[in-house]
Amino acid sequence: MAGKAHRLSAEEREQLLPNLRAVGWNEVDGRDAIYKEFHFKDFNRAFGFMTRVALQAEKLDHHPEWFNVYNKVHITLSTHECAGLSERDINLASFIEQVAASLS
Ligand code: H2B
Repeated sequence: MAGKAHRLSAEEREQLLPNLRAVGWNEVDGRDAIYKEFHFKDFNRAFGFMTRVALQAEKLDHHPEWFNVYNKVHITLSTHECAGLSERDINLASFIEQVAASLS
């Protein structure tokens, strides 16, 4: 990944987070990260979603923390490199939204 990740500034957060909040991403208590729970029709859809996100995560070299049970996928995004939220998390969240929209 080009460049070093930096934690989003207050101004960047004001600009970038409302769009994600509007589609269900929330800031995590006690940690600089964002979180969303996805529900699909069945495991096949959930795992198809995870597969597409995984391939993009590998391409971006930016990976989600996630948890799956049957049709549920819970995702936390944060950047280890800067110990908090960076633009990489915003970009990955946007990609995840596109994939989810295409599967629902
Ligand atoms: N994923 C996330 N979420 N944050 C990182 O800082 C990160 C990553 N860094 N995936 C990458 C891999 C790093 O560990 C490798 C060595 O580039």
